[in-house]
Amino acid sequence: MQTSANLNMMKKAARKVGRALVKDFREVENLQVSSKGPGDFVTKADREAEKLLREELLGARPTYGFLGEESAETEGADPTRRWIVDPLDGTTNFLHGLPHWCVSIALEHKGEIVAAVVLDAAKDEMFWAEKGGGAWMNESRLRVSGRRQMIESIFATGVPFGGKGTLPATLQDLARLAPVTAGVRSWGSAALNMAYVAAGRFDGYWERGVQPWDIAAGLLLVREAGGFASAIREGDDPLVKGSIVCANEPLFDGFRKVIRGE
Ligand code: 2AM
Ligand code: CA
Repeated sequence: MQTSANLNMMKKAARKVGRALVKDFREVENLQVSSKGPGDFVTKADREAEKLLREELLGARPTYGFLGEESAETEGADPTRRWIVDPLDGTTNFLHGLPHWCVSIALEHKGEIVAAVVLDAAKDEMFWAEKGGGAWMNESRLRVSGRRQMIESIFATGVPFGGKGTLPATLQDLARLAPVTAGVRSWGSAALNMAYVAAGRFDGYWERGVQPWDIAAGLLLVREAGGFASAIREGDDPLVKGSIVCANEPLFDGFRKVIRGE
Protein backbone atom coordinates (compact mmCIF):
# COMPACT_ATOMS: atom_id res chain seq x y z
CA MET A 1 0.00 0.00 0.00
CA GLN A 2 0.95 3.65 -0.42
CA THR A 3 2.45 4.94 2.84
CA SER A 4 2.96 8.52 3.98
CA ALA A 5 6.28 10.31 4.23
CA ASN A 6 5.83 10.34 8.02
CA LEU A 7 5.38 6.59 8.22
CA ASN A 8 8.38 5.94 5.97
CA MET A 9 10.48 8.17 8.16
CA MET A 10 9.22 6.44 11.33
CA LYS A 11 10.16 3.03 9.90
CA LYS A 12 13.62 4.28 8.97
CA ALA A 13 14.15 5.73 12.46
CA ALA A 14 12.93 2.50 14.10
CA ARG A 15 15.30 0.40 11.97
CA LYS A 16 18.24 2.63 12.83
CA VAL A 17 17.57 2.42 16.57
CA GLY A 18 16.71 -1.29 16.25
CA ARG A 19 20.13 -1.99 14.72
CA ALA A 20 21.89 -0.17 17.58
CA LEU A 21 19.82 -2.05 20.17
CA VAL A 22 20.49 -5.45 18.57
CA LYS A 23 24.21 -4.72 18.91
CA ASP A 24 23.69 -3.74 22.57
CA PHE A 25 21.59 -6.85 23.14
CA ARG A 26 24.46 -9.11 22.05
CA GLU A 27 26.66 -7.33 24.56
CA VAL A 28 24.04 -7.82 27.29
CA GLU A 29 24.09 -11.56 26.65
CA ASN A 30 27.85 -11.48 27.32
CA LEU A 31 27.42 -9.38 30.46
CA GLN A 32 25.01 -11.85 32.13
CA VAL A 33 27.98 -13.73 33.55
CA SER A 34 29.70 -10.67 35.08
CA SER A 35 29.13 -10.10 38.81
CA LYS A 36 27.87 -6.53 38.29
CA GLY A 37 25.39 -7.63 35.63
CA PRO A 38 24.24 -5.59 32.66
CA GLY A 39 22.06 -3.04 34.57
CA ASP A 40 24.06 0.14 33.98
CA PHE A 41 24.83 -0.86 30.42
CA VAL A 42 21.13 -1.29 29.62
CA THR A 43 20.16 2.03 31.21
CA LYS A 44 22.71 3.68 28.95
CA ALA A 45 21.53 1.77 25.86
CA ASP A 46 17.92 2.78 26.60
CA ARG A 47 18.81 6.47 26.97
CA GLU A 48 20.97 6.47 23.86
CA ALA A 49 18.17 4.84 21.87
CA GLU A 50 15.79 7.60 22.91
CA LYS A 51 18.35 10.27 22.06
CA LEU A 52 18.77 8.76 18.59
CA LEU A 53 15.00 8.59 18.05
CA ARG A 54 14.58 12.17 19.19
CA GLU A 55 17.28 13.32 16.76
CA GLU A 56 15.76 11.37 13.87
CA LEU A 57 12.11 12.30 14.48
CA LEU A 58 12.57 15.93 15.52
CA GLY A 59 15.33 16.37 12.94
CA ALA A 60 12.81 15.46 10.22
CA ARG A 61 9.80 17.19 11.85
CA PRO A 62 11.15 20.00 14.03
CA THR A 63 7.73 21.51 14.79
CA TYR A 64 6.26 18.38 16.41
CA GLY A 65 6.21 17.73 20.14
CA PHE A 66 7.99 14.73 21.69
CA LEU A 67 6.97 12.52 24.60
CA GLY A 68 9.37 9.70 25.42
CA GLU A 69 9.92 7.39 28.36
CA GLU A 70 13.45 8.51 29.11
CA SER A 71 13.29 12.32 29.00
CA ALA A 72 11.06 15.29 29.82
CA GLU A 73 8.32 16.12 27.33
CA THR A 74 9.16 18.66 24.60
CA GLU A 75 6.32 20.89 23.46
CA GLY A 76 6.36 21.51 19.72
CA ALA A 77 5.69 24.74 17.84
CA ASP A 78 2.79 22.75 16.33
CA PRO A 79 0.67 21.88 19.37
CA THR A 80 -1.52 19.44 17.39
CA ARG A 81 1.18 16.89 16.61
CA ARG A 82 3.49 14.91 18.85
CA TRP A 83 5.66 11.83 18.79
CA ILE A 84 4.96 9.33 21.55
CA VAL A 85 7.96 7.07 21.81
CA ASP A 86 9.24 4.13 23.81
CA PRO A 87 12.81 3.50 22.66
CA LEU A 88 12.95 0.14 24.42
CA ASP A 89 9.75 -1.52 25.58
CA GLY A 90 10.37 -4.75 27.44
CA THR A 91 13.47 -3.44 29.19
CA THR A 92 13.47 -6.21 31.77
CA ASN A 93 13.52 -8.84 29.00
CA PHE A 94 16.39 -7.01 27.29
CA LEU A 95 18.29 -6.90 30.57
CA HIS A 96 17.88 -10.64 31.05
CA GLY A 97 18.89 -11.56 27.52
CA LEU A 98 15.33 -12.52 26.55
CA PRO A 99 14.66 -11.69 22.88
CA HIS A 100 11.26 -10.08 23.39
CA TRP A 101 11.50 -6.29 23.32
CA CYS A 102 10.78 -3.56 20.80
CA VAL A 103 11.02 0.04 19.66
CA SER A 104 7.63 1.78 19.69
CA ILE A 105 6.87 5.01 17.80
CA ALA A 106 3.46 6.66 17.51
CA LEU A 107 2.41 9.91 15.88
CA GLU A 108 -0.48 11.70 17.55
CA HIS A 109 -2.51 14.35 15.74
CA LYS A 110 -5.21 16.29 17.62
CA GLY A 111 -5.31 13.69 20.38
CA GLU A 112 -5.58 10.72 18.03
CA ILE A 113 -2.89 8.23 16.98
CA VAL A 114 -2.54 8.42 13.18
CA ALA A 115 0.62 6.40 12.50
CA ALA A 116 2.40 3.64 14.42
CA VAL A 117 5.51 1.49 14.22
CA VAL A 118 6.45 -1.30 16.65
CA LEU A 119 9.72 -2.97 15.68
CA ASP A 120 10.76 -6.29 17.20
CA ALA A 121 14.33 -5.99 15.98
CA ALA A 122 15.53 -9.31 17.41
CA LYS A 123 12.92 -11.19 15.33
CA ASP A 124 12.92 -8.74 12.42
CA GLU A 125 9.18 -8.16 12.71
CA MET A 126 7.98 -4.65 11.98
CA PHE A 127 4.36 -3.98 12.91
CA TRP A 128 3.00 -0.78 11.44
CA ALA A 129 -0.25 1.03 10.76
CA GLU A 130 -1.67 4.23 9.46
CA LYS A 131 -5.14 5.51 10.24
CA GLY A 132 -7.48 4.15 7.57
CA GLY A 133 -4.75 2.06 5.94
CA GLY A 134 -4.94 -1.17 7.92
CA ALA A 135 -2.30 -2.80 10.12
CA TRP A 136 0.67 -4.69 8.75
CA MET A 137 3.60 -6.85 9.79
CA ASN A 138 6.47 -6.45 7.33
CA GLU A 139 4.59 -6.92 4.03
CA SER A 140 1.57 -8.85 5.36
CA ARG A 141 -1.79 -7.42 6.28
CA LEU A 142 -2.84 -8.08 9.88
CA ARG A 143 -6.21 -9.11 11.23
CA VAL A 144 -7.24 -9.73 14.84
CA SER A 145 -8.15 -13.34 15.69
CA GLY A 146 -11.52 -14.83 14.80
CA ARG A 147 -12.09 -16.65 18.10
CA ARG A 148 -15.48 -16.11 19.74
CA GLN A 149 -15.19 -18.10 22.97
CA MET A 150 -13.17 -16.90 25.97
CA ILE A 151 -12.41 -20.50 26.90
CA GLU A 152 -10.58 -20.97 23.57
CA SER A 153 -8.73 -17.65 23.80
CA ILE A 154 -5.33 -16.57 25.09
CA PHE A 155 -5.03 -13.24 26.89
CA ALA A 156 -1.87 -11.29 27.67
CA THR A 157 -1.18 -8.94 30.53
CA GLY A 158 1.68 -7.41 32.46
CA VAL A 159 2.04 -8.84 35.95
CA PRO A 160 3.40 -5.90 37.95
CA PHE A 161 6.85 -6.34 39.37
CA GLY A 162 8.68 -4.95 42.39
CA GLY A 163 5.62 -4.15 44.48
CA LYS A 164 3.89 -1.83 42.00
CA GLY A 165 0.56 -0.58 43.35
CA THR A 166 -1.43 -2.30 40.61
CA LEU A 167 -0.38 -5.79 41.75
CA PRO A 168 -3.39 -6.63 44.00
CA ALA A 169 -5.93 -5.60 41.33
CA THR A 170 -4.04 -7.55 38.66
CA LEU A 171 -4.00 -10.67 40.85
CA GLN A 172 -7.77 -10.32 41.24
CA ASP A 173 -8.09 -9.96 37.45
CA LEU A 174 -6.11 -13.17 37.03
CA ALA A 175 -8.26 -15.01 39.57
CA ARG A 176 -11.40 -14.09 37.61
CA LEU A 177 -9.99 -14.47 34.11
CA ALA A 178 -7.67 -17.49 34.15
CA PRO A 179 -10.40 -20.06 34.91
CA VAL A 180 -12.49 -18.99 31.90
CA THR A 181 -9.72 -18.82 29.25
CA ALA A 182 -7.28 -21.05 27.37
CA GLY A 183 -4.42 -19.29 29.17
CA VAL A 184 -2.80 -16.05 30.23
CA ARG A 185 0.65 -14.88 29.10
CA SER A 186 2.87 -12.18 30.62
CA TRP A 187 5.78 -11.68 28.26
CA GLY A 188 6.87 -8.24 29.44
CA SER A 189 6.28 -5.83 26.55
CA ALA A 190 3.05 -3.86 26.40
CA ALA A 191 3.68 -2.69 22.84
CA LEU A 192 4.33 -6.23 21.58
CA ASN A 193 1.28 -7.52 23.45
CA MET A 194 -0.83 -5.10 21.43
CA ALA A 195 0.99 -5.91 18.18
CA TYR A 196 0.28 -9.59 18.85
CA VAL A 197 -3.43 -8.86 19.39
CA ALA A 198 -3.40 -7.03 16.04
CA ALA A 199 -1.73 -10.07 14.47
CA GLY A 200 -4.27 -12.51 15.95
CA ARG A 201 -1.55 -14.22 18.00
CA PHE A 202 -3.09 -13.17 21.30
CA ASP A 203 -6.89 -12.90 21.43
CA GLY A 204 -6.82 -10.04 23.93
CA TYR A 205 -4.63 -8.00 26.27
CA TRP A 206 -5.24 -5.89 29.36
CA GLU A 207 -3.00 -4.04 31.76
CA ARG A 208 -3.34 -1.61 34.65
CA GLY A 209 -0.88 1.23 35.22
CA VAL A 210 0.45 1.66 31.67
CA GLN A 211 2.05 4.83 30.34
CA PRO A 212 1.16 6.55 27.03
CA TRP A 213 4.40 5.39 25.37
CA ASP A 214 3.67 1.74 26.28
CA ILE A 215 0.37 1.65 24.35
CA ALA A 216 0.15 4.59 21.90
CA ALA A 217 1.40 2.71 18.81
CA GLY A 218 -0.40 -0.49 19.88
CA LEU A 219 -3.76 1.29 20.02
CA LEU A 220 -3.65 2.07 16.31
CA LEU A 221 -2.31 -1.39 15.41
CA VAL A 222 -5.22 -3.11 17.19
CA ARG A 223 -7.89 -0.80 15.78
CA GLU A 224 -6.55 -0.95 12.22
CA ALA A 225 -6.47 -4.75 12.46
CA GLY A 226 -10.20 -4.66 13.22
CA GLY A 227 -9.97 -4.95 17.02
CA PHE A 228 -11.41 -2.86 19.84
CA ALA A 229 -9.39 -1.05 22.51
CA SER A 230 -10.34 1.13 25.47
CA ALA A 231 -9.38 1.95 29.03
CA ILE A 232 -10.66 -0.46 31.67
CA ARG A 233 -12.96 2.13 33.28
CA GLU A 234 -15.88 3.45 31.24
CA GLY A 235 -15.16 6.83 29.68
CA ASP A 236 -11.43 6.98 30.50
CA ASP A 237 -8.91 7.72 27.74
CA PRO A 238 -6.26 4.96 27.86
CA LEU A 239 -3.56 7.48 26.93
CA VAL A 240 -4.50 9.68 29.90
CA LYS A 241 -5.76 7.31 32.62
CA GLY A 242 -3.23 4.57 31.96
CA SER A 243 -5.12 1.31 31.61
CA ILE A 244 -5.87 -0.77 28.56
CA VAL A 245 -8.11 -3.60 27.45
CA CYS A 246 -8.22 -4.79 23.84
CA ALA A 247 -9.50 -7.77 21.86
CA ASN A 248 -11.38 -8.73 18.73
CA GLU A 249 -14.99 -7.57 18.43
CA PRO A 250 -16.76 -10.80 19.50
CA LEU A 251 -14.65 -11.16 22.68
CA PHE A 252 -14.24 -7.52 23.67
CA ASP A 253 -17.35 -6.84 25.78
CA GLY A 254 -17.29 -10.12 27.66
CA PHE A 255 -13.56 -9.86 28.31
CA ARG A 256 -13.84 -6.26 29.52
CA LYS A 257 -16.72 -7.24 31.84
CA VAL A 258 -14.53 -9.91 33.48
CA ILE A 259 -11.71 -7.38 33.91
CA ARG A 260 -14.11 -4.83 35.36
CA GLY A 261 -15.43 -7.48 37.74
CA GLU A 262 -19.00 -7.01 36.43
P1 2AM B 1 9.38 -0.81 29.73
O1 2AM B 1 9.99 -2.08 29.38
O2 2AM B 1 9.54 0.23 28.68
O3 2AM B 1 9.73 -0.32 31.11
C1 2AM B 1 5.60 -4.81 31.36
O4 2AM B 1 4.39 -5.22 31.89
C2 2AM B 1 5.33 -3.54 30.61
O5 2AM B 1 5.11 -2.47 31.54
C3 2AM B 1 6.45 -3.11 29.71
O6 2AM B 1 5.87 -2.63 28.53
C4 2AM B 1 7.16 -2.04 30.51
O7 2AM B 1 7.77 -1.04 29.74
C5 2AM B 1 6.00 -1.41 31.24
N1 2AM B 1 6.40 -0.72 32.45
C6 2AM B 1 7.52 -0.88 33.17
N2 2AM B 1 7.52 -0.08 34.24
C7 2AM B 1 6.39 0.60 34.21
C8 2AM B 1 5.82 1.60 35.04
N3 2AM B 1 6.41 2.02 36.16
N4 2AM B 1 4.63 2.10 34.68
C9 2AM B 1 4.01 1.67 33.57
N5 2AM B 1 4.51 0.74 32.74
C10 2AM B 1 5.67 0.21 33.06
CA1 CA C 1 7.56 0.81 27.95
